[in-house]
Amino acid sequence: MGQAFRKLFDRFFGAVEMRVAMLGLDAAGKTTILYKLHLGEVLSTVPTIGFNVEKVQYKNVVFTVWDVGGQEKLRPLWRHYFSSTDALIYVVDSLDRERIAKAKEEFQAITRDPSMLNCIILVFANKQDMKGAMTPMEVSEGLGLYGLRNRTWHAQGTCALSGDGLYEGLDWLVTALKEMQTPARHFT
Ligand code: G3D
Ligand code: MG
Repeated sequence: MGQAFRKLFDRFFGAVEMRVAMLGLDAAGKTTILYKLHLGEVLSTVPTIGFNVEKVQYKNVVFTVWDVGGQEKLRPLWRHYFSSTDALIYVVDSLDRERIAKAKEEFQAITRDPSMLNCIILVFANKQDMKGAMTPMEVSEGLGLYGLRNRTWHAQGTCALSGDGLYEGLDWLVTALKEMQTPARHFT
């Protein structure tokens, strides 16, 4: 599984720097996904700003992961991390119908942030292995994805435990990023 991801990234991102933010409410499955990718050592830090940040770098692709929700006061500080983000991966616990409104509120705040206006959006409707999970379409409706204007987005059903759907989602993402790249972004 890890090798497949590395091949995928190698194919697309030889010498191009990419910053990916993976966000979502707590318990959505972000940490599980990060480890499932096997891209390298996951560095976990709690900066003075007060929230836990996980980071993994594979060649020039940097994934930064943290929990959103319940910390409105910290929102302005996220900008530091948002700036120059190329892609947002938003992870949703598809079983958690009670908090889909909260997940939407956070998602809308993030995607409307001026620093995130240009990033590509991949939604992982996670925990598809669970009976009663919302379908990717229900999750898309729940987050208000269909109302987004001028954004490139895709919703993918996943099971982080088995890895199902992760490759398909990231394959979409890297293809979309490749299409968005401007020549100026290439290192020479
Ligand atoms: P977070 O990093 O977004 O907060 P975690 O979420 O990766 O810590 O996952 C939270 C819990 O959900 C974990 O269970 C994890 O094993 C579980 N989980 C993650 N992805 C899936 C999935 O696709 N299917 C199922 N069934 N469970 C999943 P624990 O029990 O360790 O808290
Ligand atoms: Mg976590």
